[in-house]
This record gives sequence, C-alpha cells and structure tokens, in this order.
Amino acid sequence: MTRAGSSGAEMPELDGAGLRIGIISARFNDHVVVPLRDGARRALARTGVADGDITEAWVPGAFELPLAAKALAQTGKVDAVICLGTVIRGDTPHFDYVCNEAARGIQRAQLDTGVPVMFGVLTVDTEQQALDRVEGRVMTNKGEEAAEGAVEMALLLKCLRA
Ligand code: INI
Repeated sequence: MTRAGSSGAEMPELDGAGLRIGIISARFNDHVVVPLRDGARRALARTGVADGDITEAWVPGAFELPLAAKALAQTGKVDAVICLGTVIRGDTPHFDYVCNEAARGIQRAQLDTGVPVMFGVLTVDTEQQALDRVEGRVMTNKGEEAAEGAVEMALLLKCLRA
C-alpha cells in the first residue's frame, strides 16, 4: 500500500520470505530461457524466497505456458507464478500466433485463478535482442524483473485481501 510521503510509484522493498513461487519455463530457445530462469531464481533468493518454496516445471514452448501456469496456480500451493520463454521473429506468422496466445493465455490464467502470473516472455526480432535481455550488460536480466514482479504482486494481493 502507499506509504505516507510516497507517491506509490517507487519500487517497494520486497520481502519474499515465506512466499511460495512457481516458475514455468519454455524449452524452445533454451540458450536464452535458461539464463532467464537463472536470473529469476537469483532475484527470488535476493528477496528472501526460500529454495524449498520454489516449484519449477518446463513446457515445450511459449504456447504451452498458460495451461501449465493455470494448472499450477489452481493447486493453491503458490502465491505467484513466473512464466518464462523466448519467441524470436522468423519469416512465418508463427511468431504472432505464439506471442499473442502466450500473452492472452497468461493474462487469462491470472484473472481466472486470482494468482499473479508474470509474463516473462521475450518477444523479439533477433537473437541478439534476446541475448541483450538476459546477459545483464545492455539491460537488466528480464527473468530477474519478472521475479521481482511476482514477489511484488504476491505481497500486494495478500495485503489487498487481508
Ligand atoms: N516457441 C517458443 O517458445 N519460441 C519460439 O520462438 C517459437 N517459434 O518460433 O516457433 C516457439 N514455437 C513453439 C510453440 O511455442 C509450441 O511449442 C508449438 O507450436 C507446439 O504447440
């Protein structure tokens, strides 16, 4: 919640101790997704989420993320789910179908279940753009950002529902 003297727009301090977090990763382009997933785990550890409170699963591609995320959210055993994947534009319309359905499905999974589901899916034109988003030189690792978002949303929803 907004603290006195704060605009509410700053990143709140995140204390993830006691939170249970799911990570669903898409194997397609795993040379990018593994660093995304490692970044997510690093950020969770930094906020105090215990290793034993993290549930991980892998799916074939980004298209399959929503179903697995929804199934995990429905167990009631996680406070948030992080979806990770990488879709690189090729010469076919496949890119648009995969991106659109992953985004739509992930949004639907969180709205249907009430469990925050983070969209940690890179949708880029080139492999270099994908690597820039995980290597930590040009930009922050996007898996770390998704993990921080998961902790923030899990804490916010606990607060709103208390
Ligand atoms: N899945 C991805 O995660 N990234 C991609 O770049 C990709 N491309 O380019 O095709 C991709 N396709 C597979 C898709 O997600 C499904 O696994 C497949 O269509 C089976 O349902």
